[in-house]
Amino acid sequence: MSTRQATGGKILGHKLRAKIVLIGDGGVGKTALRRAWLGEGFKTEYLMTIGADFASQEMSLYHQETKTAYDIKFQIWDLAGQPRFKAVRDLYYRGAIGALCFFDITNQESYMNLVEWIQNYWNLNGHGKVPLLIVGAKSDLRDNPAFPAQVTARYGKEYAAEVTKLLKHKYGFSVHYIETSAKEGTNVDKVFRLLANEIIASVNFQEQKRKNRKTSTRNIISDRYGRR
Ligand SMILES: Nc1nc2c(ncn2[C@@H]2O[C@H](COP(=O)(O)OP(=O)(O)OP(=O)(O)O)[C@@H](O)[C@H]2O)c(=O)[nH]1
Ligand SMILES: [Mg+2]
Repeated sequence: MSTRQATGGKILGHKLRAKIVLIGDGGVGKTALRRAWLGEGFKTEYLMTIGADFASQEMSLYHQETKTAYDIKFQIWDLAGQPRFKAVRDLYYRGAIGALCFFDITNQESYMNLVEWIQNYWNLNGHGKVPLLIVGAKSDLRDNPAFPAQVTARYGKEYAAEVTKLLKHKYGFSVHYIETSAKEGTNVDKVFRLLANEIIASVNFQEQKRKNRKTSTRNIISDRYGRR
């Protein structure tokens, strides 16, 4: 079947299977966001994830830059954030090509720990520097006086911009910062759309790089042996 086909006005496009991981300190809201996206409702009590939880979900997305419709199947590994699960958790990174990296906007330590989470993700996924989104969770608690030590949106944005500046030219994707509330449903769908968009950008970029390498190898061979 052609990768792009018009059927009844709807473009059926490329199919993409994407393993993604949800990472960040224990209690920052990973499971709550996953549940919200899957329409499973919000729970006030904290039930920590043991090891990892798995869910899968499909979505369609029109990628503006390449003018292509994609059907994406996310395989979501929602990893336990508590330190005691580190050894088992590390096994789940392999093969991931996207990550939602969470901190809780009411918990500065969870923001400080992001660097380590991101390093681990890149070191262990087997693909190196692949897309991620920085998620500032629990935005409904923004400006709540019960949580005076909050991480401002500026920190998240500047961090994302810095990582983008370092990586964009070499890896072809941007890192976005987005604030979410699983409780109120804010930006829940958007998080996955943004990540999907950057995964597509990254996959296309790598593909293009491979093609360019092939062409330049062919040129070298024909320069050396082809032209007499
Ligand atoms: N107010 C508010 N509370 C939230 C939100 N998201 C999660 N919580 C609460 O934060 C606590 C932890 O949420 P979880 O989603 O279980 O956290 P987690 O990151 O999966 O934690 P681990 O599984 O231990 O890694 C729970 O009590 C949730 O009710 C949110 O958007 N707003
Ligand atoms: Mg969890």
